[in-house]
Amino acid sequence: RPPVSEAELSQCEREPIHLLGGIQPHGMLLAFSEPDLTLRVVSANTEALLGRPPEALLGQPLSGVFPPSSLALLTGALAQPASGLLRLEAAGRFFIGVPHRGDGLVVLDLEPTAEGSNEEEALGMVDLLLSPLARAQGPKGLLQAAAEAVRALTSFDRVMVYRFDADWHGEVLAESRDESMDGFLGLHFPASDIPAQARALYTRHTLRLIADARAEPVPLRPPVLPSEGRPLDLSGSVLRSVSPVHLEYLANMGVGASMSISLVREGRLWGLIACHHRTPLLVPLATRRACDVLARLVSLQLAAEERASVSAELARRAHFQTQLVERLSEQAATLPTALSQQAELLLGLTGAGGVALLLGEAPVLVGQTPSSEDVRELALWLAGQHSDGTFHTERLARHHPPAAEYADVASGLLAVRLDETSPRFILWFRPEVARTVTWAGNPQKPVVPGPGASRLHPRASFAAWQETVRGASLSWTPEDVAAAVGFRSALVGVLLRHAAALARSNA
Ligand code: BLA
Repeated sequence: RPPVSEAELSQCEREPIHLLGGIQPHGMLLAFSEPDLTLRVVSANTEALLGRPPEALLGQPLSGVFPPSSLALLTGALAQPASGLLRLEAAGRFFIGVPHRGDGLVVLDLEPTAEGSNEEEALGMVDLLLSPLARAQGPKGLLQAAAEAVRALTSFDRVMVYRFDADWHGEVLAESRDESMDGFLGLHFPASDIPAQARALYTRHTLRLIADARAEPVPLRPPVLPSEGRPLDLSGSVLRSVSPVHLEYLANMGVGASMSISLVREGRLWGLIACHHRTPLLVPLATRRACDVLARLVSLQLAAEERASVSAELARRAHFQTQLVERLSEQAATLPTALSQQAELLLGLTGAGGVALLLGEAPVLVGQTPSSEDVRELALWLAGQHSDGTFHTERLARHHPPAAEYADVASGLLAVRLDETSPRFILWFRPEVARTVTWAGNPQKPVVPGPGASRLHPRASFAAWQETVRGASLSWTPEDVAAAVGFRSALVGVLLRHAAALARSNA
């Protein structure tokens, strides 16, 4: 199987996942116009659930489906700005209904439910969903507690908290799983596994359940909205049937049911709580709502905890820097030697794999770096660039093509210039990302061929994606850059003192 091309991956991003025109078979969709409450679009499975085929419903009033009490509940909810879950009766059955507006219609998702509702159960859910907030210690502890609570609420075999990086690839930060499931903790996944349009949709609509990844979707009638010339927009439908490419991905992972809940912070998709089950799993709507609330609470709490942990991180770096500067000032040896003796502090300051000190004489190299000659050549190039004295990149070879030769150790560069007049620099290097993280989608694992060999296969994207990160390091964070800039100021102070001492001893 040839690797997937960039073109095919960008094709992924163009799949209109909100217009696929189908729902999952565990529910039914009725869309009607207002104010006449006339059915305009229905899912093809109404006969099984209501005893009437779509042709017998389309163009008919809603009062032909729901008894007056349910109809009143529904219209009452529609008069409110937001609606919760509605318990509706139709054809002698009970459904949980979730209405929303879209394409000028009311789109009503209906899922069959058992007769009684259990208040103890609901209270138990509230306890569970608040428990992570009470127990958690720091961001990691919070995420772990969230994974455990979602698993307890839903009984998924594996629940993960997945965080997006700046380039939209992601990492599994916390996991709660059945012992018999493979662990995904610490694994990284390529950005293309969750394409841009899906991330945009997930920012607005925060929970989706794929109750049976192998089930055939149920089409809509009519398939195309006459007024729009395209299928009904299902962005807001809780029953939306998902992309067949993603279903193939789930099948290849051995996943029978999947649910994911968005973690949104300040309007940006920060991560997902991703759940897997080996077999189909129909999580009741009320439980899904509880998980959604939990994700919102966790997002809020996380923002607070992370602010605290960023301050702690800045304090840690400040401490590194103070230690470093103290030791440099104490040591009688020449400055480059003194610096190179503090390798651990110097690398820890910015989380680099190597550092080169260009303080006048030959470059001093610490850790994994390009050769002296390459470093000197790089510094000359940097000196010719206009900048405010700092430069950082995750893809050095894009800016400076000769760096492609040593991308393995120095895909990432964080450079600070010590003074304007001479090319004196501190250069921190980071290795190519493929070497530093554990990628999921193990290419050695055999892939079960999906239907239609010519179609893009999710697992094949791994190889393509490896190509896209060739020559890239992990991103430098604002804290890394701040630490480098802070260290420059401190070092300039030390250099001045050394120069003064040198001048005195020469005098
Ligand atoms: C959707 N991909 C998703 C979703 C997840 C992932 C969580 C949301 C839907 C769901 O809840 O199942 C990916 N799932 C993961 C990852 C982990 C996980 C990374 O558990 C890690 C632990 N997928 C591909 C390729 C394409 C692709 C190559 O691998 C495109 C060609 C597409 N993924 C794709 C699409 C969706 C998706 C289109 C949206 C599905 C939808 O909502 O319709």
